[in-house]
Amino acid sequence: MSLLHLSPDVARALKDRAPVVALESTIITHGMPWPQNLEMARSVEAAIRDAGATPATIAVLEGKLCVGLDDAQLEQLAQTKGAAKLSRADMAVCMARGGTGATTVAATMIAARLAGIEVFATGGIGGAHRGAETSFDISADLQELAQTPVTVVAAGAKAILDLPKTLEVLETLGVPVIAYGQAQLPAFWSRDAGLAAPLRADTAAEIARAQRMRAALGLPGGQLVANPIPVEAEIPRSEMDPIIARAMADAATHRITGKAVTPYLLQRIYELTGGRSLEANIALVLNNARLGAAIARELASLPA
Ligand code: PSU
Ligand code: MN
Repeated sequence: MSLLHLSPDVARALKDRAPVVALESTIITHGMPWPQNLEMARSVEAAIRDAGATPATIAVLEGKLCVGLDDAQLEQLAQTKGAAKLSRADMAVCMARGGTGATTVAATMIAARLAGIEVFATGGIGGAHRGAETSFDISADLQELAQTPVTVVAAGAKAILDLPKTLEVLETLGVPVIAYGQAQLPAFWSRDAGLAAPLRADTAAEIARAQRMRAALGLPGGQLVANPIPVEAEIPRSEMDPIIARAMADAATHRITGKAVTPYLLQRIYELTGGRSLEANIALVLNNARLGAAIARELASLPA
């Protein structure tokens, strides 16, 4: 049984050892509203191609683990209401049933590793939620970074999470958290979380070499690259903080829990910012896609 369904251009790029960048699909189904989600998915793929790499959007479609979607598949997924949100725990069950679902960061990393893709670009990762000390809500994305060898380019973690706790968990798990081009940890919509990043890199080449060094040392797991949102798209923290507080209060009022928390907050913040959070989100994903492509190109130029 062949587990992976590679699109023709992804299959070709992998065979040629050409640069490939994996992309998740939960950001399409649960992270952004229609039709901006489809526009984002298309422009991110175009940005990766313009930067000299092949994009590979990953999703489970009717039981098939697809690596690289064609435009019709992308559009269908973007319009699917109520698609499953798949992480490490539920991907296999969905596939065994012939179901359809979008992959989170954790599930996308699993699929990327199986396909032999070393770099993955997204918007934000999951982390330790505020109140994790009582809710135990810590995303499976963090464990995945500890065990699956894929470099994930994100814009830091959102302030809907508890960022100091998220950094502590990542340190415990031995995951390198590398800010790109600055000393401070970026915080998704804002360039500065008010926290120093554990590590810093200023070039894609450094990040690629560090990944190979990690493998040479026999260390499992990947790297988290935290790439600050472009200056012109940033929403300052002082503006976001009250909006996030309000969205979180609404989530508590409506007793939103478990995997519904992140999508609920994203939608609420979109409403409360009058759509501005979405514009910023799209700008930072594009920026991450370009850095992901640069890292993939560097990796392709190093000996395997
Ligand atoms: N952060 C975002 N947008 C997203 C997500 C996170 O800014 O769409 C998605 C990603 O797929 C991530 C998942 O892997 O949410 C984390 O969900 P949870 O917190 O339930 O693990
Ligand atoms: Mn969670």
